[in-house]
Amino acid sequence: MSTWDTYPRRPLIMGIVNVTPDSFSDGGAHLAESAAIAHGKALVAAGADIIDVGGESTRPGARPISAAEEQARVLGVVKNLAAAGVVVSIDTLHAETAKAAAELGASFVNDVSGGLADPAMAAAVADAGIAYVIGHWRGTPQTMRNYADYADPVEEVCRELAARAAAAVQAGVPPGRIVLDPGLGFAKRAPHNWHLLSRLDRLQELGHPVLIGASRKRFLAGLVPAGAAPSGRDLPTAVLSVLAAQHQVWGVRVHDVEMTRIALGTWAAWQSAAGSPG
Ligand code: PMM
Repeated sequence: MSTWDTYPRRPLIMGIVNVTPDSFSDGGAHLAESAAIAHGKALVAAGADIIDVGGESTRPGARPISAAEEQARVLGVVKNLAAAGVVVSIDTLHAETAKAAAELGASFVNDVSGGLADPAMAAAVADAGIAYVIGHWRGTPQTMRNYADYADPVEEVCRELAARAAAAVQAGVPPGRIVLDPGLGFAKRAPHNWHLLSRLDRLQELGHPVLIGASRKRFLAGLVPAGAAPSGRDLPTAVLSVLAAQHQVWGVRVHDVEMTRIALGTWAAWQSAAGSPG
Protein backbone atom coordinates (compact mmCIF):
# COMPACT_ATOMS: atom_id res chain seq x y z
CA MET A 1 0.00 0.00 0.00
CA SER A 2 1.30 3.45 -0.85
CA THR A 3 1.03 6.50 1.35
CA TRP A 4 -1.71 7.62 -0.98
CA ASP A 5 -3.91 4.62 -0.15
CA THR A 6 -3.43 4.95 3.58
CA TYR A 7 -3.33 8.73 4.09
CA PRO A 8 -6.73 9.51 5.56
CA ARG A 9 -6.95 13.25 4.98
CA ARG A 10 -6.30 13.44 1.26
CA PRO A 11 -8.82 15.20 -0.97
CA LEU A 12 -10.88 13.20 -3.43
CA ILE A 13 -10.02 13.64 -7.10
CA MET A 14 -13.01 14.32 -9.34
CA GLY A 15 -12.04 13.68 -12.97
CA ILE A 16 -13.85 15.64 -15.69
CA VAL A 17 -15.56 14.03 -18.68
CA ASN A 18 -17.16 16.74 -20.81
CA VAL A 19 -19.42 15.20 -23.46
CA THR A 20 -19.74 18.55 -25.21
CA PRO A 21 -18.65 20.09 -28.50
CA ASP A 22 -17.86 23.46 -26.86
CA SER A 23 -16.30 23.24 -23.37
CA PHE A 24 -13.50 25.76 -23.09
CA SER A 25 -10.62 23.38 -22.59
CA ASP A 26 -11.61 19.98 -23.96
CA GLY A 27 -14.73 20.62 -26.06
CA GLY A 28 -15.29 17.93 -28.68
CA ALA A 29 -12.57 15.59 -27.42
CA HIS A 30 -15.02 13.09 -25.90
CA LEU A 31 -18.26 13.77 -27.76
CA ALA A 32 -18.73 10.22 -29.00
CA GLU A 33 -20.23 8.05 -26.24
CA SER A 34 -17.56 5.37 -26.56
CA ALA A 35 -14.79 7.99 -26.34
CA ALA A 36 -16.35 9.54 -23.23
CA ILE A 37 -16.68 6.14 -21.52
CA ALA A 38 -13.10 5.22 -22.38
CA HIS A 39 -11.89 8.59 -21.10
CA GLY A 40 -13.81 8.11 -17.81
CA LYS A 41 -12.26 4.68 -17.29
CA ALA A 42 -8.79 6.02 -18.11
CA LEU A 43 -9.26 8.76 -15.51
CA VAL A 44 -10.22 6.15 -12.90
CA ALA A 45 -7.12 4.14 -13.79
CA ALA A 46 -5.09 7.35 -13.37
CA GLY A 47 -6.46 7.83 -9.84
CA ALA A 48 -9.84 9.57 -10.03
CA ASP A 49 -12.19 8.82 -7.14
CA ILE A 50 -15.25 10.30 -8.86
CA ILE A 51 -16.03 10.93 -12.54
CA ASP A 52 -18.01 14.10 -13.29
CA VAL A 53 -19.96 13.69 -16.52
CA GLY A 54 -21.31 16.86 -18.16
CA GLY A 55 -23.21 17.44 -21.39
CA GLU A 56 -23.67 21.21 -21.38
CA SER A 57 -20.90 23.77 -21.51
CA THR A 58 -21.30 26.53 -18.92
CA ARG A 59 -18.39 28.67 -20.11
CA PRO A 60 -19.23 32.38 -20.48
CA GLY A 61 -21.44 32.91 -23.53
CA ALA A 62 -22.16 29.18 -24.06
CA ARG A 63 -25.38 28.26 -25.86
CA PRO A 64 -27.88 26.66 -23.47
CA ILE A 65 -29.19 23.24 -24.50
CA SER A 66 -32.39 21.38 -23.67
CA ALA A 67 -32.52 18.63 -21.06
CA ALA A 68 -33.34 16.19 -23.89
CA GLU A 69 -30.23 17.13 -25.91
CA GLU A 70 -28.13 16.94 -22.77
CA GLN A 71 -29.50 13.52 -21.82
CA ALA A 72 -28.79 12.15 -25.28
CA ARG A 73 -25.14 13.04 -24.69
CA VAL A 74 -24.63 11.92 -21.11
CA LEU A 75 -27.00 9.16 -19.99
CA GLY A 76 -25.30 6.33 -21.87
CA VAL A 77 -21.98 7.41 -20.37
CA VAL A 78 -23.40 7.60 -16.84
CA LYS A 79 -25.05 4.20 -17.22
CA ASN A 80 -21.93 2.47 -18.52
CA LEU A 81 -19.55 3.97 -15.95
CA ALA A 82 -21.88 3.38 -12.99
CA ALA A 83 -22.43 -0.23 -14.10
CA ALA A 84 -18.65 -0.65 -14.17
CA GLY A 85 -18.51 0.42 -10.50
CA VAL A 86 -17.32 3.98 -11.09
CA VAL A 87 -18.60 6.66 -8.68
CA VAL A 88 -20.35 9.03 -11.06
CA SER A 89 -21.33 12.67 -10.66
CA ILE A 90 -23.69 14.28 -13.16
CA ASP A 91 -22.80 17.90 -13.96
CA THR A 92 -26.14 19.42 -14.88
CA LEU A 93 -28.42 22.42 -14.47
CA HIS A 94 -31.53 20.35 -15.30
CA ALA A 95 -33.54 18.51 -12.63
CA GLU A 96 -34.81 16.04 -15.24
CA THR A 97 -31.27 15.07 -16.18
CA ALA A 98 -30.27 14.77 -12.52
CA LYS A 99 -33.22 12.42 -11.91
CA ALA A 100 -32.49 10.26 -14.94
CA ALA A 101 -28.78 10.03 -14.08
CA ALA A 102 -29.56 9.07 -10.47
CA GLU A 103 -31.80 6.26 -11.75
CA LEU A 104 -28.85 5.00 -13.80
CA GLY A 105 -26.57 4.94 -10.77
CA ALA A 106 -25.06 8.44 -10.41
CA SER A 107 -24.00 9.18 -6.83
CA PHE A 108 -23.70 12.99 -7.03
CA VAL A 109 -25.50 15.84 -8.73
CA ASN A 110 -23.09 18.66 -9.51
CA ASP A 111 -25.10 21.81 -10.17
CA VAL A 112 -22.91 24.85 -10.81
CA SER A 113 -25.95 27.09 -10.34
CA GLY A 114 -26.71 25.67 -6.89
CA GLY A 115 -30.35 25.23 -7.85
CA LEU A 116 -30.83 28.69 -9.34
CA ALA A 117 -31.08 27.45 -12.94
CA ASP A 118 -33.88 24.96 -12.25
CA PRO A 119 -36.12 25.49 -9.23
CA ALA A 120 -37.00 21.77 -9.29
CA MET A 121 -33.38 20.67 -8.78
CA ALA A 122 -33.14 20.49 -4.98
CA ALA A 123 -36.33 18.43 -4.66
CA ALA A 124 -35.11 16.11 -7.44
CA VAL A 125 -31.83 15.54 -5.59
CA ALA A 126 -33.73 14.98 -2.32
CA ASP A 127 -36.01 12.42 -4.00
CA ALA A 128 -33.07 10.64 -5.59
CA GLY A 129 -31.37 10.39 -2.17
CA ILE A 130 -27.92 11.17 -3.57
CA ALA A 131 -25.31 13.83 -2.76
CA TYR A 132 -25.52 17.41 -3.99
CA VAL A 133 -22.62 19.64 -5.03
CA ILE A 134 -23.92 23.21 -4.80
CA GLY A 135 -21.93 25.71 -6.84
CA HIS A 136 -21.97 29.49 -6.58
CA TRP A 137 -22.92 31.51 -9.61
CA ARG A 138 -24.84 34.63 -10.51
CA GLY A 139 -26.89 35.30 -13.64
CA THR A 140 -26.45 32.71 -16.40
CA PRO A 141 -23.49 31.76 -18.62
CA GLN A 142 -24.82 34.37 -21.07
CA THR A 143 -24.99 37.18 -18.49
CA MET A 144 -22.59 36.22 -15.69
CA ARG A 145 -19.84 38.61 -16.78
CA ASN A 146 -22.19 41.46 -15.80
CA TYR A 147 -22.49 40.15 -12.25
CA ALA A 148 -18.78 39.85 -11.42
CA ASP A 149 -19.06 42.77 -9.08
CA TYR A 150 -18.36 42.38 -5.36
CA ALA A 151 -17.59 44.69 -2.44
CA ASP A 152 -16.41 41.64 -0.47
CA PRO A 153 -16.24 38.52 -2.68
CA VAL A 154 -15.59 36.07 0.16
CA GLU A 155 -18.46 37.22 2.37
CA GLU A 156 -20.89 37.60 -0.54
CA VAL A 157 -20.13 34.18 -2.01
CA CYS A 158 -20.39 32.59 1.45
CA ARG A 159 -23.70 34.31 2.11
CA GLU A 160 -25.15 33.30 -1.27
CA LEU A 161 -23.88 29.71 -0.98
CA ALA A 162 -25.31 29.40 2.54
CA ALA A 163 -28.68 30.51 1.16
CA ARG A 164 -28.54 27.86 -1.60
CA ALA A 165 -27.61 25.18 0.95
CA ALA A 166 -30.49 26.27 3.19
CA ALA A 167 -32.89 26.08 0.22
CA ALA A 168 -31.66 22.56 -0.55
CA VAL A 169 -32.17 21.46 3.07
CA GLN A 170 -35.64 23.02 2.99
CA ALA A 171 -36.38 20.92 -0.12
CA GLY A 172 -35.37 17.77 1.76
CA VAL A 173 -31.65 17.25 1.03
CA PRO A 174 -29.95 16.08 4.26
CA PRO A 175 -27.22 18.60 5.29
CA GLY A 176 -24.70 15.73 5.43
CA ARG A 177 -25.13 15.16 1.69
CA ILE A 178 -24.26 18.72 0.66
CA VAL A 179 -20.88 19.79 -0.74
CA LEU A 180 -20.18 23.48 -1.46
CA ASP A 181 -18.15 24.89 -4.36
CA PRO A 182 -17.25 28.59 -4.66
CA GLY A 183 -17.63 28.37 -8.44
CA LEU A 184 -14.30 29.81 -9.57
CA GLY A 185 -14.79 31.78 -12.79
CA PHE A 186 -18.58 31.83 -12.55
CA ALA A 187 -19.42 35.55 -12.35
CA LYS A 188 -15.94 36.07 -10.92
CA ARG A 189 -12.84 37.80 -12.20
CA ALA A 190 -9.31 36.63 -11.41
CA PRO A 191 -8.90 38.63 -8.16
CA HIS A 192 -12.24 37.28 -6.89
CA ASN A 193 -11.07 33.71 -7.53
CA TRP A 194 -7.79 34.30 -5.70
CA HIS A 195 -9.54 35.90 -2.73
CA LEU A 196 -11.85 32.91 -2.46
CA LEU A 197 -8.95 30.46 -2.61
CA SER A 198 -7.11 32.41 0.06
CA ARG A 199 -10.13 32.11 2.41
CA LEU A 200 -11.10 28.45 2.18
CA ASP A 201 -11.35 28.51 5.97
CA ARG A 202 -14.24 30.96 5.71
CA LEU A 203 -16.04 28.72 3.19
CA GLN A 204 -15.49 25.73 5.45
CA GLU A 205 -17.10 27.59 8.35
CA LEU A 206 -20.39 27.07 6.51
CA GLY A 207 -20.20 23.50 7.81
CA HIS A 208 -20.02 21.51 4.56
CA PRO A 209 -17.19 19.83 2.68
CA VAL A 210 -15.69 22.08 0.00
CA LEU A 211 -14.94 21.20 -3.63
CA ILE A 212 -12.63 23.36 -5.75
CA GLY A 213 -12.82 23.56 -9.54
CA ALA A 214 -9.84 25.58 -10.73
CA SER A 215 -8.74 23.26 -13.52
CA ARG A 216 -7.42 25.05 -16.61
CA LYS A 217 -9.47 28.16 -15.86
CA ARG A 218 -8.64 31.47 -17.42
CA PHE A 219 -7.45 33.08 -14.17
CA LEU A 220 -4.43 30.73 -14.41
CA ALA A 221 -3.48 31.94 -17.90
CA GLY A 222 -1.19 34.69 -16.61
CA LEU A 223 0.93 32.11 -14.77
CA VAL A 224 2.00 30.20 -17.88
CA PRO A 225 3.72 31.33 -21.10
CA ALA A 226 1.53 33.57 -23.25
CA GLY A 227 -0.46 31.65 -25.84
CA ALA A 228 -0.23 28.29 -24.03
CA ALA A 229 -3.14 25.90 -24.66
CA PRO A 230 -5.61 25.37 -21.78
CA SER A 231 -3.81 22.09 -20.97
CA GLY A 232 -0.72 24.22 -20.33
CA ARG A 233 -2.53 25.32 -17.15
CA ASP A 234 -2.41 21.80 -15.67
CA LEU A 235 0.73 22.57 -13.66
CA PRO A 236 -0.72 25.61 -11.84
CA THR A 237 -3.89 23.54 -11.41
CA ALA A 238 -1.90 20.76 -9.70
CA VAL A 239 -0.13 23.28 -7.45
CA LEU A 240 -3.51 24.72 -6.49
CA SER A 241 -4.76 21.22 -5.69
CA VAL A 242 -1.87 20.74 -3.25
CA LEU A 243 -2.52 24.10 -1.62
CA ALA A 244 -6.22 23.26 -1.38
CA ALA A 245 -5.31 19.89 0.17
CA GLN A 246 -3.22 21.71 2.75
CA HIS A 247 -6.39 23.64 3.58
CA GLN A 248 -8.44 20.45 4.02
CA VAL A 249 -10.70 20.65 1.00
CA TRP A 250 -12.92 17.64 0.41
CA GLY A 251 -12.20 17.39 -3.29
CA VAL A 252 -10.67 18.90 -6.42
CA ARG A 253 -12.30 18.75 -9.87
CA VAL A 254 -9.65 18.41 -12.56
CA HIS A 255 -9.00 17.51 -16.18
CA ASP A 256 -5.49 16.06 -15.73
CA VAL A 257 -6.06 13.38 -13.10
CA GLU A 258 -2.63 11.82 -13.48
CA MET A 259 -0.76 15.04 -12.75
CA THR A 260 -3.09 15.83 -9.84
CA ARG A 261 -2.62 12.33 -8.42
CA ILE A 262 1.18 12.69 -8.54
CA ALA A 263 1.07 16.16 -6.99
CA LEU A 264 -1.29 15.09 -4.21
CA GLY A 265 0.66 11.86 -3.69
CA THR A 266 3.78 13.93 -3.09
CA TRP A 267 1.89 16.09 -0.62
CA ALA A 268 0.46 13.01 1.14
CA ALA A 269 3.93 11.46 1.50
CA TRP A 270 5.17 14.63 3.22
CA GLN A 271 2.08 14.81 5.44
CA SER A 272 2.34 11.16 6.48
CA ALA A 273 5.99 11.52 7.44
CA ALA A 274 5.18 14.60 9.46
CA GLY A 275 2.65 12.56 11.44
CA SER A 276 4.89 9.52 12.10
CA PRO A 277 8.10 9.04 14.12
CA GLY A 278 9.94 7.69 11.05
N1 PMM B 1 -16.47 24.34 -13.57
C1 PMM B 1 -16.90 23.98 -14.80
C2 PMM B 1 -17.89 23.00 -14.95
N2 PMM B 1 -18.40 22.36 -13.86
N3 PMM B 1 -18.45 22.04 -11.52
C3 PMM B 1 -18.02 22.38 -10.31
N4 PMM B 1 -18.51 21.75 -9.22
N5 PMM B 1 -17.09 23.36 -10.11
C4 PMM B 1 -16.55 24.04 -11.15
O1 PMM B 1 -15.70 24.93 -10.90
C5 PMM B 1 -16.98 23.71 -12.48
C6 PMM B 1 -17.94 22.68 -12.63
C7 PMM B 1 -16.29 24.68 -15.97
O2 PMM B 1 -16.09 23.97 -17.10
P1 PMM B 1 -15.09 22.68 -17.37
O3 PMM B 1 -15.97 21.47 -17.22
O4 PMM B 1 -14.61 22.83 -18.75
O5 PMM B 1 -14.02 22.72 -16.33
